[in-house]
This record gives sequence, C-alpha cells and structure tokens, in this order.
Amino acid sequence: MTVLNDPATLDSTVRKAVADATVTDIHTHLFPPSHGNLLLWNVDEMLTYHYLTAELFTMAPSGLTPADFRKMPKCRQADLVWEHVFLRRGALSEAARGVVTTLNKLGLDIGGRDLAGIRKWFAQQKTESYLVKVFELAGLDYAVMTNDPFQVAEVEHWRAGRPPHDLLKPALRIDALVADWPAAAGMMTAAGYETAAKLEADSFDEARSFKEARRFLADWAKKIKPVYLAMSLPSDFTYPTDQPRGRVLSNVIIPAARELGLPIAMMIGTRRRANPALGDGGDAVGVADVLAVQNLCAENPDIKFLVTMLSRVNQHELCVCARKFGNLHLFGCWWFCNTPSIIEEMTKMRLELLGANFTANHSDARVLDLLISKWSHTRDIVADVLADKYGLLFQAGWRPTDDEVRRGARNLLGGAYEEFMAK
Ligand code: RAT
Ligand code: ZN
Repeated sequence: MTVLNDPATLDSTVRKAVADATVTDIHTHLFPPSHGNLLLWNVDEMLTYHYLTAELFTMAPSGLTPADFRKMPKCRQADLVWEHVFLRRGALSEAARGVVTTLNKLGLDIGGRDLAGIRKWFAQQKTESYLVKVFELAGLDYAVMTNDPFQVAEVEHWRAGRPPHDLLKPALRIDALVADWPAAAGMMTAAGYETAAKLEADSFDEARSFKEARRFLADWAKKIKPVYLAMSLPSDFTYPTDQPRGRVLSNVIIPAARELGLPIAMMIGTRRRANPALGDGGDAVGVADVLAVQNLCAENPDIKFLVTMLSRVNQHELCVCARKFGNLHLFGCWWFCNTPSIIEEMTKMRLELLGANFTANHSDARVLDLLISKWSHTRDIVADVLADKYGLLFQAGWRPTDDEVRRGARNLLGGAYEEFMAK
C-alpha cells in the first residue's frame, strides 16, 4: 500500500486504476455461442444495430421506408447505414463513434474506410475465440445476459440443456408478465401452467393463475439459475396500483423473488413503440415516477432492487431515493443516457450523493463487438470523473492510498454490484 502524496501521481494512479480495472457488465443482450444466431456479432450487425438504423431514418434517402429496409439483406442494410450515417454525415453520433472505436481497437483500418476489407476480416473469425477476444479487449470478467422465457427462439436453446458459459451469466427477463399478461398467460398455458388470460381482481381464477405463474418462474429459475429477475417498465408505471400489472408485481414477481432469493432489476421509463415501424429502434423515453421505486423498496426491505431509469430528468430524485434504502442499488446509464455528456453528469452526481456505491454503467450490448467501444468510452469518462474527485479530495487534505484508488475504480465498474448481490 502506497500513500499518494502528490497530485500528479494521484492523477496518474487513478487513471491507471480505471484503465486496468476488471469490469462486470451487469446488463447485456448477448448470448452464448451455443445459442447460434441469437448471438450477434460482426461489422454488419454493428452497422445495423437499432441505435444506428433509427438514426438512418432521420436522414434516409426519400422513399426508403422501414418496411422496405427490413426486407433487404443485412449487408445491404449495413451499406445504407455506412453510406448515410458514416460517409455522408460524418459518424458524429455516439452510436457511430462506437463502431469506429470498436473497429480501431480490433486493429482494423477504419481510417481507410475499407468496408469490404473489414468484412473479409470478420468472415475469418470463429465465434467462440472471437467472443473471448472481445471480452479481453473490453476488460470484462463476465457479462449478464437477458434471458426471456417468453421468447420462443430462446426457449428452444434452454431446452437443449447445454452447459453454462463462463463469461455469461443468465438473468430471467419477465417483461411479458407485466406488459402483456394475456400473451404471457397464453404461453404459460401452452407450457402446462393453468393461467387465465383475463385477470379479475380477487377471483379464484386470478389467485390460481398467480400461483401458477410463480411456479413457472420457479421452474425457469431452476433451469437457468439467473442472477436476478429483470423487467423494463414504462414511464407511466406507478406502485402501488390496482392495475393488473400492479397485482402481478405484488402477487407473482415479488413473492417469487422472495421465495427464490433473487434480486429484482427494474429499468424504468420507456415509451415503447413510439414509432413501431422502426422496430427495436422505435421506442422512446418518458419521465417516470420515482415514488414507485421508493414504495417498492420501503414495502419490501428483504428484497434487493437494482434500478436504472431512462429519463435524465429522473436521475437526481433516484439518487436521493437510493440514499434512503440499503436494498436499492443504482446501475448504468441506460440506453439514451449512455452518451458521454450524460454519463459524465450522472457519474459525478452519483459519486457526490452515494460515494462509490453504485454501478456506473452497463453496456446493454446487443452486438458482441460493441462491448469494446461501450466500455472504452465509459472507462474514459469514469477516469476523468474519478481523477477530478480524488483531486478535490487531495486539496481538502485527504491522502488516498493506491489500494483505495483501485478499490474505488473497481467499485464503480462492478465491485459495488458484487457486494450488493452478496450481502
Ligand atoms: O438498449 C437497448 O438496446 C434497448 O433496446 C433495450 O434492450 C433495453 O435496454 C431493454 O433491455 O429493454
Ligand atoms: Zn437492455
């Protein structure tokens, strides 16, 4: 242990600690190679990532509709994004810069703009070794997946009962239960659970349906061994509420989390399908109600909640809420907040209000390769913010040690999450 006695050494130690810290990525949409084409990777997948296709339609050639676009082969779609977003508009958005950073860190000549050459390189990669390479370049120990038992394509792969992957941990994603009970009930019924499509408060049928839904979750938890239950919630989500989704939460999800000893991850603030034609890229953001989080945490002190919110407007109130509840852990700069200016502001604010007791970011990567840029960009910002905070602390008279600095960096990048999950 070394005491850092001068500001310049402190600054370089902080930056090195962040650069060297192992990252735990607590929310992604990646799958193991055994899930076949559900694991997306390569340059065409990056270029057609929904953040970029949504951007394309803000500048697309007139006459091109999302429906026409979807019918095109992937490489043609990628060509259009390349031409319009990169070549014509100069790749200035965060999503576009992400592709540039990733290709550059893979050692490819992105400066030369040789898309054909880059495609050739990708065609020579093998999925399993490429996955390991990406995790190494991003500096990750593991990533948490999103595993949805209401997605038929995913269910098939779990049925095969293949061994888990060392780099990917499961999370049981259960949006359908709260977002579309009739559809979820239909699927549970088809799988042998007695769930009625229509929920009627306090009825015998509803009580039986909820019991069966809990059995469904318990069976899935046994099958995939998730690290948490997860759901995204719309910006108009409130709690408590008499709406069916409130009853599902109180009677299915919370008791299941309790019985199974699993935390609940909530991502709150979407306005799904604002422009349905854009598919995954068509969702928007709305300011949500932090009181719902407060009520859930207060009512269920024995349950751990991992929470992130989509609207920038909610971040301060959410931080204050996290100061009040030891069972609430804040994570990530979600989706539209995952841009440098907002990551910087959120990380500063969270540090000031919570100390190093939150998870600064998650990648949300749907395309494997983008782990590299998402974490490279986040590390740069976390390094600046932490260096600044340690600098101020030094001026105030504290003399940090190198161990302390390394711990601080790791805490923001997964250490605080691990501690929260273990407590
Ligand atoms: O960030 C995204 O890619 C979004 O489309 C969603 O996946 C969101 O993160 C979610 O998990 O619902
Ligand atoms: Zn996500």
